[in-house]
Amino acid sequence: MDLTLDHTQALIQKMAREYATRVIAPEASAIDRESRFPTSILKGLAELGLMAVGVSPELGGSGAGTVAYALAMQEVARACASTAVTMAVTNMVGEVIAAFGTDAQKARYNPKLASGEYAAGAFALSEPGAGSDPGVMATTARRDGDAWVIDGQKQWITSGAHAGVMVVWARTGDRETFPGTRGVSCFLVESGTPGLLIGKAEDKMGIRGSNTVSLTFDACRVPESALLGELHGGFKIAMMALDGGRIGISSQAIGIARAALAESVQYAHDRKQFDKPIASFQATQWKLADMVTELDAAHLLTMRAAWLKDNGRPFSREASMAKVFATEMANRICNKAVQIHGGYGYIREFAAERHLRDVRVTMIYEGTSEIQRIVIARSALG
Ligand code: COS
Repeated sequence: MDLTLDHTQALIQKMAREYATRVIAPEASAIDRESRFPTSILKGLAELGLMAVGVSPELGGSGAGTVAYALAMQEVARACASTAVTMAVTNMVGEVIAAFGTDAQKARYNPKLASGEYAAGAFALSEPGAGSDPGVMATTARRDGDAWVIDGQKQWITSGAHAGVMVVWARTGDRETFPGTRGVSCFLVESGTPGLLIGKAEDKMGIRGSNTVSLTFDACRVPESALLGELHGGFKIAMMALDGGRIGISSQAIGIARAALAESVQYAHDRKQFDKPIASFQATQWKLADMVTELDAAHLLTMRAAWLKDNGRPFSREASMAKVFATEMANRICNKAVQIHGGYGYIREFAAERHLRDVRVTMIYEGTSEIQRIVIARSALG
């Protein structure tokens, strides 16, 4: 693996950093405090091509690949984790449609997701009773003439109230004929479709500027053409999308951790106790040394997974390794950042408090740490 960035990757990273520093970072604290969905910021990201980094230019995307996407995600997350997760899911939705959609589906949805005409895309897999084990989903889709009728409930859906299009999984085959994860299909559902009801926004611990809702499908009728990929072949689409999504969440965690580290370094220089900056104490230095080292390790794991994906190699295990390590290290780093800030780390005036709340969910969504370990262990055991 060559770690040298090519021209496009370096350009995307620079552009994302510039936009994140100039536009996003100054708003991040207010976005969190007001639980404000960052509509205009997302539009700006779309104008820079960052809502469809891996999607080809013919479909409106940047066509810059996964390494570029991971680097951009780190920059955005460093400024605002809420904006970053909204960007991550929209990129993932665009990639799924580009990979599995018909020409008509791609032409209808990819340009709108990429350009910001749709504020976001949503990925509706989880349900109240089906989180880590999505194969047991209860949502169904049945044929009725030339349409599909979807019934059921989805939960923890990022951007559900703002998405122009959602990728929705539903059971299309009965359990006897299609046991386990078979008999699940994937549909594209547009916002405003009759029978699609948006629940109230969850009152979350962190990433408060992102929108998380439940969705109810009550005899929600979609055309035959809404089926994405093969009938009964939806579970694999979900797994493949999540493999890529996990690189996005690793990158989000790295971005949050970078912000926490930078603020800790600044604070350690500024804060004096016992007549000296606390940076001069080994107790602080050792924390910072571990933070820097772990961050680098997480970055390398994430870059490797992204590079494998860009080069058409298997990357499922590597994406899980990157996610479990990056998200757990980011939680450790944000916790240490609060410790370095002392009492100031526990109040809203300093960003360390927000980072610790924001980073917690990275060990949960797009597959918990426990799920990543299942994927890694299965691979290790052959
Ligand atoms: N890529 C392609 N196909 C995959 C795959 C992957 N990464 N992982 C599994 N599959 C395929 C398998 O090959 C199998 O295919 P066959 O039916 O043809 O044999 C099928 O999918 C079922 O796989 P498996 O038996 O491994 O499914 P399990 O029910 O044991 O689930 C885990 C595997 C636990 C890895 C999966 O359920 C998972 O990732 N859960 C977490 C879900 C998640 O991340 N939720 C968050 C939602 S978004 S916030």
